[in-house]
Amino acid sequence: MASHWEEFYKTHLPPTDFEDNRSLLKEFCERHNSIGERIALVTAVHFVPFLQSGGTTVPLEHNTVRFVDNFSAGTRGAASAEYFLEQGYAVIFMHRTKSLEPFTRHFNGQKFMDMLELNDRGPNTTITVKPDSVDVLAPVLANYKAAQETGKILYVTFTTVSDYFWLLRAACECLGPLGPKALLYLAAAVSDFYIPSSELVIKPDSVDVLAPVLANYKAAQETGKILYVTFTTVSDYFWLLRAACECLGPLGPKALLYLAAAVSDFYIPSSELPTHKIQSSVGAPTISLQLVPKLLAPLVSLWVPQAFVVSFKLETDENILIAKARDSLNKYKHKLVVGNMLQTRRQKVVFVTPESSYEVLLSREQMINGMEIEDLIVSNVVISHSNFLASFKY
Ligand code: PAZ
Repeated sequence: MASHWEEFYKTHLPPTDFEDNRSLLKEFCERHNSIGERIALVTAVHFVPFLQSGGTTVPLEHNTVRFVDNFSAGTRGAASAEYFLEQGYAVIFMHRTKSLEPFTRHFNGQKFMDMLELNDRGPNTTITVKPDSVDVLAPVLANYKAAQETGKILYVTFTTVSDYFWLLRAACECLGPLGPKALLYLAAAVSDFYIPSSELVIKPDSVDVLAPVLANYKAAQETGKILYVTFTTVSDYFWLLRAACECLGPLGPKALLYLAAAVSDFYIPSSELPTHKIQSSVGAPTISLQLVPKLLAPLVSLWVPQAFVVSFKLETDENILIAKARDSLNKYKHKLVVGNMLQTRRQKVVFVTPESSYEVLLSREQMINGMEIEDLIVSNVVISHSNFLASFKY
């Protein structure tokens, strides 16, 4: 049985930055509401438009060294946030710390460094892309370029513990001949039990790509149309979501909740967590998880009963996707479930409403032109939200 949501809040303290976030949410919602704007809460993160992004973690210890994670990098929420802004919404982007964010998601990590050109390495050094960051970026970029140009660095990545084992052994085989000149600095936090996944985002590296994204980012910042709030654990997420709903309530049907976060279905109650790091010397642990309460129930019926709520449903078996989406609509009585399959979620989704279901998919040509499915998802959601607003009886 899922534990009850009220019990969950009673037994899990709010995150330490909760009050700060609550004030930000309040100010943001009041400001946009006062000028009659729609707000989307996006969850990879849940917000007004409530965008939700990234997966939640399930800590295995109070002093958390280990946690159970899921696959989500927050791509959907981050991309959707950009499209909601384009559609004129103000966006609350509630995302997992270190998950992908709107705009910067295009230029992550090493790819970002490759986009910058050092035009001159003398005293007149300039960086073409972002002149006001030259002082900060130049020395880092110079070191990066030097390492690349001299071939002094090799990037290899791993995700699973098995990848890591294979790579480490291969590296050792290559280092062996160096004898004592080889130094192994084994600082990776390799889990005794599992390896959390990571994802490199590959994006085109040119100023032409950066310029429009940066322009949209600046516009969103300057008009105060986006608010970022972060969570890590499922408990943080619950606290933030409820606080966001409290602030969105006064918007009535103008609030759109776009719940794309991959929220854990299972967790370990706070009272059952060991205080300290689980020791591998005592053998493999037996971990007993409980069901996370279904927040959609109070969210739809109590917290934001007039809002337009869109939830997402991820499955790996296509045969049950629509039935599960429909179950969710029947149970929680919200407006729309967007269903997607793990393997095809970048190309295809299915919109399930109480009356119908239809596919939204990228054509081959759209894919070749670099279009993202979130562009189509958001356009369709906005049409449904507008129809809902038009039919709403105040
Ligand atoms: O974060 P991402 O872009 O990799 O994936 C998006 C998604 C699959 C997490 C989202 O579309 C979704 O289905 N969220 C709900 C997952 C669930 O069924 O709980």
